[in-house]
Amino acid sequence: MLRIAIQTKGRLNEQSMELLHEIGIDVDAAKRKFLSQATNFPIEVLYLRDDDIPQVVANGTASLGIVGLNEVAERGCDVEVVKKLGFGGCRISLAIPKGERYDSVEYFCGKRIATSYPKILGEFLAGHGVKADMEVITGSVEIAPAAGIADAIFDIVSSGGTLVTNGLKEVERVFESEAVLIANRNLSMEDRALLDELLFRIESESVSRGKKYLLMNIPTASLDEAIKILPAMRSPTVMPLAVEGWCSLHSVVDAASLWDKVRQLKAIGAEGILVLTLDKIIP
Ligand code: PRT
Ligand code: ZN
Repeated sequence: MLRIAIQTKGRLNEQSMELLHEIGIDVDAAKRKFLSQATNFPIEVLYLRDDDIPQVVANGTASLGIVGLNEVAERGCDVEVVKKLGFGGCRISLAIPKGERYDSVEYFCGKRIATSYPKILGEFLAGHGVKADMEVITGSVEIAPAAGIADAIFDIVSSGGTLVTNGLKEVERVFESEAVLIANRNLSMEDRALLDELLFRIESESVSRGKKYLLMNIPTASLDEAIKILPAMRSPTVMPLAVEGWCSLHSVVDAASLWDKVRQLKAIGAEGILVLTLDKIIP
């Protein structure tokens, strides 16, 4: 039985649960307690604070975890980062009062910097030969300069709105983060095989995301040109129509390029174009 640790509540909980759901793992969220078992896959979900996830995965209490890369780096736990998951994107940045002049990282020499990420900050400062004082606080780091506790902050930034509200400006982006799937370094053969199955499903899910299935009728004379417009997984599917000189063409396209492709296909005579939502592509 595989055990995966995810955040009990907070920013990553919902999307972690959604990911499990998308890859066909049903966990009854309503019944969830500290530990709950999936009904259709040999996996149980352990709900924890994000701070604790790297450690429980490193020591094998859980085989897998979903957590921000920032927490993995800050805890310094020895785990395998198996996959970036494409949600929970943010960065950890140095920010100072907006009226201050800023030229380089030398600015921070002798300054007091409030943060919840002393390890990542310490490594960054040491790498730049900067000696500063760290004030380690766990919440509301952004109010530290106004409260006179620090001259600057090193904290998570996403939209940048919190910095603006607190009269601060971002001056150094130090660490880029997103949610990652982590694994214990000594997984049993059985757990490794289950992890491979999960990765296969996650991969299929990300390949399918943002894709559309396209069907159309096209004059056979335009087929070569249409195939150039539609590079599919191998090649588009072509089927003859009952009407002489026409065929039916099926392909998968990125949603982002859909309208551009439709315009090009219409220009070479495509008719009756159907655009369908795609559920899954199994590579
Ligand atoms: O209770 P628990 O310990 O589990 O949760 P937590 O309060 O420690 O963490 P939580 O739920 O706030 O965040 C979990 C993870 O989400 C973080 O470790 C990051 O990997 C990721 N993440 C993504 C963020 C943000 N975006 C984010 N914007 N974590 C925090 N923030 C906060 C940030 O601290 C700051 O206060 O949002 C504010 C900045 O946001 P903007 O949009 O105003 O720039
Ligand atoms: Zn936390």
